[in-house]
Amino acid sequence: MSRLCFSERAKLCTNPTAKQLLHIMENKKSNLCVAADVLYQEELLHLAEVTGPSICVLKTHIDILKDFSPDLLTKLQKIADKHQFILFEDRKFADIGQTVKSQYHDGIYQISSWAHLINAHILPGSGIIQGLQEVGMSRGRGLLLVAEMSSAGNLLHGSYTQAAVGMAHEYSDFVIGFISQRKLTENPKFLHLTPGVHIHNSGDPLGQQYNSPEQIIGKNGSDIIIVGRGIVQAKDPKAAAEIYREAGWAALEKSCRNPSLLQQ
Ligand code: 5IU
Repeated sequence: MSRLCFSERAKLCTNPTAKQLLHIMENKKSNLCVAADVLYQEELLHLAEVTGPSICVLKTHIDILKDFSPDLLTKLQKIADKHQFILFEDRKFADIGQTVKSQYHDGIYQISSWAHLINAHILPGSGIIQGLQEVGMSRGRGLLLVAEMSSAGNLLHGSYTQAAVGMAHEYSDFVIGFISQRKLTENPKFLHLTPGVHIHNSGDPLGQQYNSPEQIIGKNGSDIIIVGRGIVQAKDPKAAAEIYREAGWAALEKSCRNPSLLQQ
């Protein structure tokens, strides 16, 4: 498998978030995204602080917090600036363009004001991308299309996945890649982020299916591993994040003909 170094890929991107993310990955030698699925602000900030040096992306589900208050967002942004990582709100928008615009910009979470990256299902058709783009493009934000899922029995495959790839190419200034289980296109502009990664477990009782970093990065050709409970529920999340960062990066280096190209 051949891979371009991240700074070369960054040159191909017009989207500021894609460029920033690729530079962060190269500088920090990290292709790790932590899925910070926690219920309290303090836990979220602590997790961001301790895993910050090891990650390139912090993924949130801001609406699961029991004690959300807007000042959290300023604090989170400060930690992201300090440790240099991207904030990704895993909102999985899925409505018509007009509605997702408000869901993205308004309400109590005002996602467009702080999340560099969001994602969307393509079920509604390309109007969803146009709506999100109207809000996010001028702010330099990026969008990932959910092209595949990790859960057992999901319906995202075949022509559906291919349609996501087609839409990404059509809106490639705003769409910076995919949530998928593997590399879907050879176009180096696009990033592939993959959830369902665990070093010890093979799944959970609710249909989650796990693969190893080696499988996802080395064999499936994805770029970034998304790890939740493997880090969040570890005895020492900071140490666990470093273990996953090393495993993810090692798999990336191994999959390159010339690993030195990953960093220049
Ligand atoms: N997530 C998945 N699978 C998917 C998609 C998103 O697990 O196909 I799209 C999210 C859900 C959770 C995180 O926030 O990624 C994975 O967490 P665990 O590593 O704890 O399973």
